Amino acid sequence: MITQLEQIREKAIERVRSAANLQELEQLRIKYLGKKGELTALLKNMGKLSAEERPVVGQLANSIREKLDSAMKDRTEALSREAMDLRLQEEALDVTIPGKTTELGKKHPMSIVLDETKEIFIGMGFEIAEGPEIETEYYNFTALNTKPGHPARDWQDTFYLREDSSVLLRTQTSPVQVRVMEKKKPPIRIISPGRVYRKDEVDATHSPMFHQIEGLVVDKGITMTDLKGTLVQFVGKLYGPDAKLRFRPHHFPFTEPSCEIDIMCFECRGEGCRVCKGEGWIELLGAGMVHPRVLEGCGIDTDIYSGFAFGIGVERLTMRRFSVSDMRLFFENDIRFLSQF
Ligand code: 2NM
Repeated sequence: MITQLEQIREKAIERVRSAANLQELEQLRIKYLGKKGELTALLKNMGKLSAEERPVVGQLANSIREKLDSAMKDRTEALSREAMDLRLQEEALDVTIPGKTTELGKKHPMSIVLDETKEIFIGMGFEIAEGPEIETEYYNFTALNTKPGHPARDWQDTFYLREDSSVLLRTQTSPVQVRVMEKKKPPIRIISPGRVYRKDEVDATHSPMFHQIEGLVVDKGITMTDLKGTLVQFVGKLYGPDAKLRFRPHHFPFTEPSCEIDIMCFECRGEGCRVCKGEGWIELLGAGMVHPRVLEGCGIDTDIYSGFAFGIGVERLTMRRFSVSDMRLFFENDIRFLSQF
């Protein structure tokens, strides 16, 4: 029995030391030390031994178990270390390799001007209002005192989405303001930026989709002087204190009186040149006192309240701001153009 034990010891320890992985080690543990293992099987036969032999065999068996246990522990540690070394090697990072540079994008020039415009009006107490680009005939025309038969309603000029003209792509952002006036009691101070659509042929100054910012103020005692002060303030902040404005009478169905506002040509300072086509002035926006019919249609009492409104084209505003001569550049996404801002 002692010989058998010693054989087990030599063989088991040898096999443990050369185990290739943790699974193999576990199988060896079961094979020798498990409930049905070889060592256990031998010890079950201890009863057959004489009283003198028993303690000797017992001691030997215990020492084999201890040696085997410690060999397994050593091998487990060695294998884990090997596995870790391998993983470290595989996952090694060379932190000295130069990083990949991701090019940072830039704001679109129209977004720059739009954001500046929002900031200026927010600074004057305005809030930003938005609404749908698909509108009804009522909000886009009727509520804005633009009667059936008005040239603006022409199928040649407006993108209609229904045969009966009841649904369309908004031609200005004023429908947003009508919706606000219906819901909110004055005082109202809002600007509504957004996309608008007109059946224009594409050229250097026209696009069938463009961007507008319309403004609206309704309160007690609002007059043309408030309109003038607000717009002078706005243009001065956007274009600098040298910017000069000219107010010209005009006509819009939704305002009365109405005006168009020109800015003095930067190129020639009013003398007349190629940029302003000899005018000395460049058209910038339209405005006026909100027509009483528009206010009444939204449930606003014109005995108490009055208001002014204006509409600015963002493309035009941006072209003036950065001296861009062709509107198409804003929509072409040419990185050589966009990276200049
Ligand atoms: C313009 C010119 C003049 C305008 C009018 C309104 C409303 F809803 F209050 F009636 N909003 N915007 C307006 C007035 C727009 O665009 C050139």
